[in-house]
Amino acid sequence: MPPKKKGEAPKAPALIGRVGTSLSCGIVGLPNVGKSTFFNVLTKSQASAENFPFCTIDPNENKVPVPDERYDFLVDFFKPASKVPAFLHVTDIAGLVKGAHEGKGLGNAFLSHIKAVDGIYHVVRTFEDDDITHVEGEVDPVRDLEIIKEELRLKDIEFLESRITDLEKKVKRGGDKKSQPEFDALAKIGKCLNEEKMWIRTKEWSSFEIEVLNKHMFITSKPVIYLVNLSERNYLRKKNKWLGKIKEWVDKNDPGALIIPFSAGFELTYFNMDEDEQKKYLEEHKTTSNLNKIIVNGFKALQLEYFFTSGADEVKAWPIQKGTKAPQAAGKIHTDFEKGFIMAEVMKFVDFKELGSEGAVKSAGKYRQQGRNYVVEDGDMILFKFNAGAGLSDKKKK
Ligand SMILES: Nc1nc2c(ncn2[C@@H]2O[C@H](COP(=O)(O)OP(=O)(O)OP(=O)(O)O)[C@@H](O)[C@H]2O)c(=O)[nH]1
Ligand SMILES: [Mg+2]
Repeated sequence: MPPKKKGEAPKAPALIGRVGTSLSCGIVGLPNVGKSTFFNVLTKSQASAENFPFCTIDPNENKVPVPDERYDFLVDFFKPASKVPAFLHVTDIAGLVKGAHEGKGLGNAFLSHIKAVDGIYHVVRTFEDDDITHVEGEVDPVRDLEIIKEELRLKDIEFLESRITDLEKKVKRGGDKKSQPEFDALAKIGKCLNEEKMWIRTKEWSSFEIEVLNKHMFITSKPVIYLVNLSERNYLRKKNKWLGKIKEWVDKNDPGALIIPFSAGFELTYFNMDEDEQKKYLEEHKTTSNLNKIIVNGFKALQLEYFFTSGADEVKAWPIQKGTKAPQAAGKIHTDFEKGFIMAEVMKFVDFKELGSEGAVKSAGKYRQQGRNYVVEDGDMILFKFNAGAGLSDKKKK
């Protein structure tokens, strides 16, 4: 690690991953586990619910609105001319098979698609269906989890080795002392992947190591949510013989990661019903669709959140990365807002909802003026004040 300058404040732990708000989750798994079925029903149902015409980016990539009761409340309250929720980008990726890292199946191309996304929905199949072949013969989601884990780990090793070789030349033979810390960090990453046989994300890394990780964007440094595809019957009875074993595997190999059971079959049946039928079906089976939970948690896994701007013109959710300060959040609306930032006037959504109006929030002393060091919180309702142009003070609401 490079030496700390005297008096330098300790930095907040950096996040592993790309910086930005158009991050995406890729759907990964073996062939025929229900990835595309899930992708299609996810994007269709969300698109039709709100009728967003431009969600389809290409056949394999879509953006879906992030469901949020707070946003719904604001839309209902302001009845704005324009409404824009936050979106999660989702990419459907073709199935990986054993040996994909060395080009088996459709191999390397798909691995590069996985490299391009920021988070992973790892779909495993538990449903039995003799008509739908399983590439490995019989259904065994734990074996499948292991296959994907290994393929992605091996792919990262291959990528890492080429980087280490490049750097080794510079450091060992070229006498490039500056690159030594990066070389050491890569060696440590190599130990994690090769000797400990672990995914990068399951280990703790220093801020400097995270900088190195972010330069190379390894596949196994991405967050994973495990989606267990159950048959409709098992989903309705909330039981499946594999669930316990899958949990055991995740606890051991990816401690703390989220597992969400769902059923592509159920979601499809549900999606094809009209509203009345849907209501009856849910009541009868005492169940609910799990798609919202999957979207919300995918968005969170990417370390994204949003603040709201709201009024009669527009209610909009503005995605930001967790930990974003007020001027940079303002910059999402317009670069001038960031450049001329004066302050953020912030209401908490709960206060607004409880008290019923901006005036009431003000009277209660809960309308806060925040400066440039304010870290925006998820769900904040913000009005930015900024200096427009040459010293002219302006107040702008978007
Ligand atoms: N019985 C049953 N069949 C399902 C379920 N989910 C998907 N299928 C079927 O399984 C087959 C493969 O599903 P896809 O969604 O295309 O699978 P995939 O994971 O995208 O497969 P690849 O793109 O080849 O990697 C289709 O015929 C689906 O109808 C399910 O929950 N139950
Ligand atoms: Mg598919």
